[in-house]
Amino acid sequence: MVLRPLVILPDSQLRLVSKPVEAVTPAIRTLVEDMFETMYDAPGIGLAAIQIGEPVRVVTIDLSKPAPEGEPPAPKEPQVFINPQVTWSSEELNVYEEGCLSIPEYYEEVERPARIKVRFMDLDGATREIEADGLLATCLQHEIDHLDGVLFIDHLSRLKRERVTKKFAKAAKRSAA
Ligand code: K2U
Ligand code: ZN
Repeated sequence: MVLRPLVILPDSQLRLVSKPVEAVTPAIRTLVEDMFETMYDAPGIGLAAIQIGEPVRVVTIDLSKPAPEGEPPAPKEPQVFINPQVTWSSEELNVYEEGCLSIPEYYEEVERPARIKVRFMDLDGATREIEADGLLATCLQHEIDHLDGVLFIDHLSRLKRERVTKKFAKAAKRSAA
């Protein structure tokens, strides 16, 4: 398992449409291991492969709560979604303050369908479908957006989106100088 550098806004890789996975190969298994290593280290509760520069339709999620300071580590609950597709979403909406490992230290409220059904391939290559609500629904929609080159700031007002895009473009320019 390798810690991989995160792709950060305004890197244009984040706007790529990731390619479907044909089969669960050893390379895909290694990618998933690297994604979990990088996600837990960030720390984050979700990660899309493009966020470590791999334009393939793979998402890792773990909503388990970290143990309080000084307590033994809580059991992990890793979930892998390969080629995830939303097959149904509720009319009812939910608002959640989202962040993104590729847009560090920026949080804004985003409205999304409260419940969704997602069809995907698991690590055994089996096709599965789950119904998600709450934080899992929000996180899955956030990650599936990543696979289509969409960022959570694309769901904000143009003013807010332009402000944060300019901020990260300036920071990138400063660090390149
Ligand atoms: O895709 C990512 O950047 C991973 C996000 C996933 C996420 C975004 C919005 C809402 C839930 C999950 C990171 O885990 S960002 C860290 C985080 C954790 C909990 C809530 C919000 C953001
Ligand atoms: Zn993100």
